[in-house]
Amino acid sequence: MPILYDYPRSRNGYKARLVASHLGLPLQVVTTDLMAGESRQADFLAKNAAGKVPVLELEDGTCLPESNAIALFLAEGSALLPDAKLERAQVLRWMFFEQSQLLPNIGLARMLKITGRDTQRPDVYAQRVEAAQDALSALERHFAGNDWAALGRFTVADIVLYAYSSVVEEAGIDTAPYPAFVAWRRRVESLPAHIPPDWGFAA
Ligand SMILES: N[C@@H](CCC(=O)N[C@@H](CS)C(=O)NCC(=O)O)C(=O)O
Repeated sequence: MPILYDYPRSRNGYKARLVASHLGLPLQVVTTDLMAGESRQADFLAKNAAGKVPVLELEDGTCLPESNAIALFLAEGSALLPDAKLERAQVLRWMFFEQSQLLPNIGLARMLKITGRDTQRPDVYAQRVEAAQDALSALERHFAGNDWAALGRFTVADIVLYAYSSVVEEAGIDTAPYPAFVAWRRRVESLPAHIPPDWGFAA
């Protein structure tokens, strides 16, 4: 069974676990303790030179880092990821948006907030919140006219967008200005195979 090296607070590994749940794929989740520096130790750096979770380790020992690469790999050949060139590009479009505009801004603002460093570095925090709000406004405009990220149906693009969308409030950002975005989040959460963020970790 493939192993997912992951950390409970990270929402990047959540993407892989969501794809696995939606497709009924087996996955063993192994905790890499980021707070203890485990992702920067030699054995982990051999799996991912970037020293970050998530990493998917296949049965033959091949290691695949980067959450969206893992999500694409797991979704390949399923209804979550179309084959047709333009349809696939429309899915990828939102996955690139997630990596460039959503994850870095919501992720860092949330990290500063939950570690109490938002008040120590108010300038950095404010910058990230502003950029996150800009990304959320883009999502709001999109979801005001679309139920799903791409192709009018649930795809792997919704899964990767959802991961950091689910922690906007933890970043200290009010979602009141984004009602269509909040409605889309609820649509994702109401799917039968949806799982909570701690799913797969040993109790
Ligand atoms: N672009 C990467 C980002 C991965 C990432 O930033 N992982 C964080 C946790 S969310 C991490 O492992 N940080 C530990 C570190 O940098 O030492 C992805 O999408 O997988």
